[in-house]
Amino acid sequence: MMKLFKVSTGAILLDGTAFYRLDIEWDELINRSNLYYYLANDIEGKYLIDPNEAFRAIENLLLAPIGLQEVWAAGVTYLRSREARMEESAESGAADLYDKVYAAERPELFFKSLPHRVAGHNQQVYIRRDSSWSVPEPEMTLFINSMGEIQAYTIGNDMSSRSIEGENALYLPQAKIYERSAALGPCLFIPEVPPDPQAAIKMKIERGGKVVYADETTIGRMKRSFTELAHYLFRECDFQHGCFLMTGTCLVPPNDFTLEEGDNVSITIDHIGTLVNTIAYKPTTIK
Ligand code: DO4
Ligand code: MG
Repeated sequence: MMKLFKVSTGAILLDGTAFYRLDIEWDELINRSNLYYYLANDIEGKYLIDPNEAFRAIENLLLAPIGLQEVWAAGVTYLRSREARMEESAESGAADLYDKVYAAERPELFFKSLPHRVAGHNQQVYIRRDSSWSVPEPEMTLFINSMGEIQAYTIGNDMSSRSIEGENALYLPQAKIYERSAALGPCLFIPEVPPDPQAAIKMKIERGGKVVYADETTIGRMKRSFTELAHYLFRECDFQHGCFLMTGTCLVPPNDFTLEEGDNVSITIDHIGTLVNTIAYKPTTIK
């Protein structure tokens, strides 16, 4: 089991209980075949470091585990997402679209984010001011190399406006793509074999110190396989540095729930860790 953390001073590898610093540029480091075996080896630029130094760097300097990659997302891959989307779009008459795409051979894949809009662990994600109904979407997220091979896994939050998507399905890009509408982290998980379908995915939302939503399921309840989604994405797109693919939400809060400024969203996936983000509005001045 290996975990790769991107920090502002480079990359830190946790292999079992040992920590290493990797003096290799992030995109070059992760975009390769057999990433697991590469990292397990005694490679040039890999140095054993003191665990305290590693803990300090991960605590203080952590970034989202992304370089120059695009982030894509799959939709309606779990029954729960199909059901929620059919409810929110009932009035617009688009409910049938979600039913059909859940059953269709071709999955729904959509562009989600460029790297500069992605938040990391413990950073803010935004809700839109023009959205009356906003939710986080906890999603197992794949890192796929430029050859189309799944090499690593991370936790994704596909922040979404249910009011905008529900009003008209053609508003999907506005419901999904805006500043800090995606979060990835806390690390890349690089297993020797693909993750166990029984792995749990959990989401908890806290408001003023109280839990206002908590639920969990397993990643294996997905209708499609990870490789199927990756194959469709790579059919007619090249990704020079590889890409990230969020695989769809399996947990949706009840219909009377909307996120508020200051909420804390924690998403946990077995073996990978926990991604925590605070909800905020985009500042009105450009930073
Ligand atoms: O169909 C719209 C988006 C679906 C989605 O993001 C999901 O199922 O996770
Ligand atoms: Mg989603």
